[in-house]
Amino acid sequence: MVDIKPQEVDEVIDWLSNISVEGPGVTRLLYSAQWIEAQNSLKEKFEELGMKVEFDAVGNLFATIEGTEEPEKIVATGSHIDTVVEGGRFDGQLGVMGGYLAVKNLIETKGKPKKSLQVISMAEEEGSRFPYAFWGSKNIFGLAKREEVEEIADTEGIRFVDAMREAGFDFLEDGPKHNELEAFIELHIEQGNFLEAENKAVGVVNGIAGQKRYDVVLKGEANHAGTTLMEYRKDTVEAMSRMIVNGIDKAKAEGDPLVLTFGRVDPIPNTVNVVPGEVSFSIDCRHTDQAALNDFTEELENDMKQIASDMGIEIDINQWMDEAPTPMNDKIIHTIEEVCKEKELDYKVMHSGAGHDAQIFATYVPTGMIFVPSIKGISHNPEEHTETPDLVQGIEALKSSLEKLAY
Ligand code: HGY
Ligand code: MN
Ligand code: MN
Repeated sequence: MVDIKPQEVDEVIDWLSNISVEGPGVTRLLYSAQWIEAQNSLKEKFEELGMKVEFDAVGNLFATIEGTEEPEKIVATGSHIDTVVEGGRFDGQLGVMGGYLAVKNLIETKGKPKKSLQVISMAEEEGSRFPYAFWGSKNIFGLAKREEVEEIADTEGIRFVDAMREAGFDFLEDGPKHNELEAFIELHIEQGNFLEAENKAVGVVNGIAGQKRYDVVLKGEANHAGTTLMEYRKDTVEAMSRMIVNGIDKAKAEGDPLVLTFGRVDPIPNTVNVVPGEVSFSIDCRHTDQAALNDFTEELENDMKQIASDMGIEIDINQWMDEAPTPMNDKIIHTIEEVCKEKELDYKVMHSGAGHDAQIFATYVPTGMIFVPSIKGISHNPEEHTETPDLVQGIEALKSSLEKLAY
């Protein structure tokens, strides 16, 4: 068996990373010009391997090589093609291109599989352009509801439905077509630093943390920064700051693996000499235990309402994501562990603090994930990096896992 070539890994990651908005890191947002170019370029790349390639209605890309004995049984891999703003070169991309290289290598060295092999380039996972995440994988399983996106828009006011239709896609009308899968394995960077800290080559994921995301809007009173005495203000940034400090202090007191992030803050009018009359901000809260996540966020919401009431400020809390913690499939975990042992890859069975498409698949399909180390645990950042030999080992582990399941 010929191994995955390091320079081929670098080439395909560079190739896809270059399909991005100009600027630091990689920015390729759902239904943007860069997203359209990436999906169409991937279609060509997979067709060059002789794979059957098709889009579903919303823009998920499915590349399939039919099995010789049980073609109706599909062993799939893949990840999301969208990125955060100024993200790294590996989040999502590694799963798509690693799947491409693993299947390419298997076809070249083993010929056609007995069961069908499929690589999926999922339309969207991050929720970074529109306030909706997992649009790709949720449509694969018929979970995405039209009414959830019909009224939403991006920060430039471009409506989700308009962006989707201008990209040539539309709602999934006659139900999902691509969810009769035998297995799904997602290769992904860890985005944390456990593997690096323990000097492990591969992470075998046994579960994915649950997460809740919110948009919060506070309405107070815009006023003159010079003439309005402190006691007469309804300063929404002051209120938000009290909510944030309260939340972060309680998250630190709660301890690992609970995490809480206020990643987006938009004061209005965002002007140096105006007391901010309005502010909107985001909340992202995660835990591997559902009850702990529910208890923490319930207290956080109550605290925010109390702070707003004490300051005479209006508050609107819109929770737009509520994903449960999700276990991976024992058989798939075992298959990946077996591969790591056979290849003498030093591995760690671990949970994922990041959300992934695999958590949507896992309810319907025997699903697993393979992690490769992230240097200093940095991700969602242009500095996101994994050394090529580590990428090769992750793709090798994926390739051999797919081989065990499909050949
Ligand atoms: O935010 C996440 O957990 C993932 O990177 N979308
Ligand atoms: Mn991400
Ligand atoms: Mn990701």
